[in-house]
Parts: sequence; C-alpha cells; structure tokens
Amino acid sequence: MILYDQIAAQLPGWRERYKALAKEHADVVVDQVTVGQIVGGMRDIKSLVTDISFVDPAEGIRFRGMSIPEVLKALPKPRGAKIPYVGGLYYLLMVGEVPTKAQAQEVEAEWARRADVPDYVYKMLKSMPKETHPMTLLSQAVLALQNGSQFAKKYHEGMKKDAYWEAALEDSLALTAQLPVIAAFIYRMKYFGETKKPKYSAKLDYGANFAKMLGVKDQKGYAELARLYFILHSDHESGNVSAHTMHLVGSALSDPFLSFSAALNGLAGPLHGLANQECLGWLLDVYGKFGNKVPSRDELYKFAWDTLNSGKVIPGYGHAVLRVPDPRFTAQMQFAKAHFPEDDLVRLADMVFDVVPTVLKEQGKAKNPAPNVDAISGTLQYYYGVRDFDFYTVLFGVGRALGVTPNYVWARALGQPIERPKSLSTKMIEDVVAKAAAQ
Ligand code: CMX
Repeated sequence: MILYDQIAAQLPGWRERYKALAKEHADVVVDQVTVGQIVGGMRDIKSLVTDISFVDPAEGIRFRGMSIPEVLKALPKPRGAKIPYVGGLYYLLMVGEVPTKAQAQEVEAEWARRADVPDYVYKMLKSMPKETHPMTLLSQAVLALQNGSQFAKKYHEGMKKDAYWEAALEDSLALTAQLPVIAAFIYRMKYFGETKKPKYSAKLDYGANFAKMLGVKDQKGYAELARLYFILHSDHESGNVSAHTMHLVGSALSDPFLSFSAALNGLAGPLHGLANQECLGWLLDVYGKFGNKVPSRDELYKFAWDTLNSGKVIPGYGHAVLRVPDPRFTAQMQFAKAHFPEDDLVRLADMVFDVVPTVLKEQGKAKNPAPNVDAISGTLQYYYGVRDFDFYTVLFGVGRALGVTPNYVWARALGQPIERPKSLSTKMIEDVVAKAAAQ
C-alpha cells in the first residue's frame, strides 16, 4: 500500500534522529517556562514535536513546510478542478512529499475501499434523540467504530512496538474514509429526516463524494469547496485543543478511534471549532438587524462594539498563536470572491474584516485582532445551501482527521512516550515568585 511503503522507507532515518534527541541531547535547554505561561493556558510552551505542520505567528500554517498557496498550487487536481485532491494532501501530510497525480489517486482509491460504515453505527445514530448536537453524533459514531480498530485488536494480540504505526495507519485510513460518509448521514438524517445509507463511489474523489452524499444542488461547485475546506482544516500543529487531545489520548496507546472521538469533543467547544457556527450566526444577526441588508461601516462598527459591551467575543476573530490574518481565512475569502463576489454575506464578511480588527484594537484586549479560519467558513457553506449552522463543526471534524491521523501514525512510528506534564500548586508557584523577588 502506497502510504505504508513510503513511510516504511523513511522510518529508519527518522528513528535515528528521534532517538539521538531522546538519548544524546536530552539535557539541552530549549526554552524557559514563565509563571504567565503556566497560569495562562500553557501558551507558547515549546513541548511538542511534530513534522506534519508548523504555525508561524507572523505567517500562519505551513503543511510539511509549504504555505497554503504553495500547497494549493503544487498538489495534483481532479480533471477540470482548481482545488486539489484531498488524497494528495493526505499523502503530503503522511509522507512529507508532494505526490504525483497517480499517487494522490491511489490514496483516494484506498479510501473508496474502506468507506463502508457498519450497520450498527447507523442504528445507533438513528436511535439518538432528534435534538442531539451533530458533533455529539459524530463523536459517538467514531467511538462506535472503535469496535473495528486494528490497532486495539493487534495490541491485545501482542503486537510489537515497532509495528504500532502500521496498525495505526490502517485505522487512520479506515477512519478518514468513513468520516465523510457518517457526516453526510448525520446531515441527511438530522435536517431532512432521511435515513438511507450514503453511497461512496470509487469513481469520485473525496470532495465530490461528499458533495454527492450531502445532496447539495451545485455538486461541482460544492466539491471544490469541500476539497478546499477539508485541506485547510486538516492540521494546525499540535498544540490546539483537538490536535493536542488526539496526541494526548493517543500517547496512552488508545487507538485512533478512541483518540479522535476525544479530539472531536474538544473541537466541539465554542472557543475552538464551534466558533464557525457562532460566527455565521453573528453575521446573520448583523444582516437581520439591518433589514436583511449589508449595513454601513458605521452601523457595523456600532454593532461590533455592542457585542463586546454585552460581554461576548466576536467569533472568528483572534487567535492564540497567530498575529496576522489567518491564511486559511484568506484562501476561503479568495474562493468566495472568485465564485460569488456579489453575495451579500461575502460582502458583509469582507466589511467585517475591515471594521472588526479596528474595534478589537480600540478595545485593546485581544492580542490578535485579525480573522481566523472560522470568520468566513460558514458563509461559504451557506452560499451552497448548507445552512444548518450546528453542522459546520462536523465539517471541521472531517477535515481535522486528515491532519491528526498522520500525527498519530508518526507518534507511534517514533515511539513517542505517554504524555505526562508536571503540575504545581498555587502556593508552590507563589513561593517561586517570592524567591525570584528576593534575589
Ligand atoms: N472578541 C472579543 N474579545 C476577544 C477576542 C474576540 N474575538 N479575542 C480575544 N479576546 C479577548 C479574550 O477573551 C481575552 O479577554 P480576557 O482578558 O477578558 O479574558 C483577551 O482578549 C486576551 O485574549 P488573547 O490572549 O488575545 O486570546 P486567547 O489566546 O486567550 O484566545 C481565542 C484565543 C481564539 C479563544 C480568542 O481570540 C477568542 O475567543 N476568539 C473568538 C472565538 C473564535 O473565533 N474561536 C476560534 C479560534 C479558531 C479555532 O480554534 O477554531
């Protein structure tokens, strides 16, 4: 299998490098940790290792060293499409090299072979109360799939440590193949009352399959958006809540299904992935308040201040690491402007981009007043008729699996240990502060 062969070929070299760091250079100091970082959500503490992606505060994400424009340009595309194969992105993240078109198609074929979701998963989803949040359904479905985990099965059969990554890769391919099917089923069931099993076609790529299974009107247009959306949401290095949860739970050798279900629960938080549903809600509130029209800049300025004065955050703005507009926002805005520049919500999102950073700067609290990935993603879904906001984080979840599973595979391949940071009591930290003051 293509990903297996490529990773296996690289592995001895990577293992040597990783082992050297762990054994020969373990005492080299990388950075200091301040009290502010300890009590401030561990911001910027350099304590994770990943080669899949890196977020530069002044530039944004790089996937395997490549910026978003570079990735979108270099990866192979389906015939007639402008946005690349998702399978090509998965190859890039897993292997670290830009695939040929044939290699990207091979990954797509691996997915098509594994996209069948067992019946009991559908049964379980159907038995849930109607009002259940779709993220809860998605997380439950992933947990239910754990039944078929090769990693868990082989671990209990005594699999050797060196082979962990192989079973992890098998589970990762199964998980990423089944996710769009489950997501589409949740969508059709929850909002249309349909319970037919979606059919994944080996003739279509990942994005086109998703467009078809979701049942949107403009299949071709939405397939492009789906590919873009999944690529952009795949990875954002390892410290964000969903990626870190996957890493942490995986470090206990919980299999990819257990780990990813946990990651989804973190993604479902309003300060993380749920912000995309909140962001479109905020835009529509603005739009509705001004009689379903794009307001003037002054009106928008006042609305933004009213939001802040009522104690709420402006969703889609700010970031824990980034200090510039998120290139994932920029790529989506470019897509919107290329395909439907006259759409009212796109014009509004563009005006928000102009006004909200000024408001946040005037307020002086947010370290980054610029838009993040969520500031526009819901607007694009809305345009294509996917208008049930609470579904948007499910889309983020499908995309996020494409980044966190390569991280999981490589963490097992390099034998990364169980994660166990140290905690201190408040008194201990106060003592450190007092000692520093006395010196
Ligand atoms: N609107 C209003 N206030 C904001 C703000 C925003 N968009 N972004 C930050 N702030 C405030 C914070 O709430 C914080 O206030 P307090 O000091 O009163 O607690 C202050 O500014 C400093 O925060 P920060 O250091 O700049 O940001 P954090 O690293 O603590 O948090 C984030 C980052 C994303 C949670 C925050 O910017 C936020 O809440 N944004 C809105 C929600 C959002 O868009 N989340 C999606 C992020 C992307 C993702 O993970 O999907």
